[in-house]
Amino acid sequence: MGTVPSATGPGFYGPDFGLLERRDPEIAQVLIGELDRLRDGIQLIASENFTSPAVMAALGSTLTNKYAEGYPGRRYYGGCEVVDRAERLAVERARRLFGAEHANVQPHSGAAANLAAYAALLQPGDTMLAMALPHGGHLTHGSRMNFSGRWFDVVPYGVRRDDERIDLDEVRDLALRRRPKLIVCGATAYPRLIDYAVFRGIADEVGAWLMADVSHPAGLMAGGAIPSAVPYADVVTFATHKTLRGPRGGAILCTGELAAKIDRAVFPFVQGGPSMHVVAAKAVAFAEAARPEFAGYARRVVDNARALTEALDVEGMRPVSGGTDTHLALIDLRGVGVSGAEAERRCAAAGITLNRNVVPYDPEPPALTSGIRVGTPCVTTQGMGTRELKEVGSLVARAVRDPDGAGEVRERVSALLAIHRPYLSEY
Ligand code: DSN
Repeated sequence: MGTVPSATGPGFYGPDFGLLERRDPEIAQVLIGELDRLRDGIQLIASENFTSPAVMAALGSTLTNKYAEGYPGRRYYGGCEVVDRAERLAVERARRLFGAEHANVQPHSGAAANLAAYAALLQPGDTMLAMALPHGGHLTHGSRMNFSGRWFDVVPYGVRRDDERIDLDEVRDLALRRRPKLIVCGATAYPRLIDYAVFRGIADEVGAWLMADVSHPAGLMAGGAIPSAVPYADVVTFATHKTLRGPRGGAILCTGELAAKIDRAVFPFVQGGPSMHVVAAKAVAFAEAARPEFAGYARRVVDNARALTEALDVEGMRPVSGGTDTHLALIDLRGVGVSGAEAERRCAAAGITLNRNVVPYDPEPPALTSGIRVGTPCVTTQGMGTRELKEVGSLVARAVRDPDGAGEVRERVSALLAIHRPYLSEY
């Protein structure tokens, strides 16, 4: 069991952790336990990050109390003049950060942002084109288990068998044949850059809206490490807590033409009151992402992902598509004869957290899978560089291959974490 890290300030647990310990020791122990878990292991979940103490200070604030249905200056409650300032700052900072004409910062999550975007652009039964979940898409891109697959006529596209890249010829062909009202691009397990200009051309050819869900790479785009989708898409949705390193939540960017539609879709169509403490925390994160240091962070995330992927490849763990251009890699484990689920368990035993993931054309179901997904947003935030990521790659390979060696891997993990512990310094 850990101790409260006074040296790191109160932001890690909230404004008064001592009070929480006295009032609710059980939950206080959960908070301590989670910080210990983060500090005791290497986090390679591609969609997670360590948000800053300043973001957490905004989250643990009185702004959580305020009802503010509506938008700044147009609320359905009194007393919103102070929280209005937070939302105006968040909107302005998001617009500047991404060079967008309009921003809505109220979506509670990336999934809620997608729901609102669809509500703004589609009617139930309309046709949309999106990347299939088993090829790296997302539940909200038309899975039958999700509202998107039930309410819309979804035409899925995928990656080619040979090079495992998005088949843009197939996308164009499907678009010409099915005439979708909306084309969605973006993914959760696709390691390569997406060619938004080509998607724009296809959308224009068939008169469709183009939506980019950049939940995963939003921080890389904000930091200039990879090309942005904003100049090409009519609507860009994203989660604020992944590579962007903000609070858990979502946001939408769009053209001025769609601003009113998007705003009405978020509220009152999809959501009620916004979480104003989260909106304030998003504003903090957008300002942090605009700093030159964040551009360096975004570049290092990509360099680290490349180093990790190459190290895994050398160990005979095949990266899908042959490598990565982003913060994540998808690793096909069939060559080493271990399922994704088993690899996830073996890595956990060695102090490395990652997730099993289907690979394209995977013969195994999602509960088992033939692959794992790894990502570098967390390890980069805690200061690791390419040298460390090469070692992490060989530790992952060793943990997957040799469960009996978990203890030795864990020792090396601890040695790395002794130097690179999360939440030890301000950033
Ligand atoms: N759960 C997210 C991810 O891990 O990619 C997607 O919503």
